[in-house]
Amino acid sequence: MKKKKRLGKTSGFTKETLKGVVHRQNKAKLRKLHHYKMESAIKTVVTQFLGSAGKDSCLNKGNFQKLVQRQLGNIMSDTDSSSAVKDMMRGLDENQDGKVSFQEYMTLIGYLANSLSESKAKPQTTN
Ligand SMILES: [Ca+2]
Repeated sequence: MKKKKRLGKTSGFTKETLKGVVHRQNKAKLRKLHHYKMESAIKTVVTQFLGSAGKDSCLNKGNFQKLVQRQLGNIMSDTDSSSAVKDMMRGLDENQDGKVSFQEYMTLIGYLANSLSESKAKPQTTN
């Protein structure tokens, strides 16, 4: 459904200026209405990584374990097991430098998102 644009206080402006003002007002309204859930989720993924990473922008084993325990403990299993986390980290560490870079961390996020999508897509069988 389309709502009529209300010009209100901006009625003294030229047509082109009005378009810009109305566009900005509508964008601001939309921002308040929808809260941009995906943007917010992406920001969270990035800020959680950066907040946990060291000066080299990578996660060492300790940082990696803390991050998965604190942030992904509900959708990942064995986050409390030090050896399981070590194996997980080894699997992600493509360049084998003993650390998880942002790119390598994205592999984990992609894997988790994919698993979540598959589990949501599967119909629940009760028989
Ligand atoms: Ca690495």
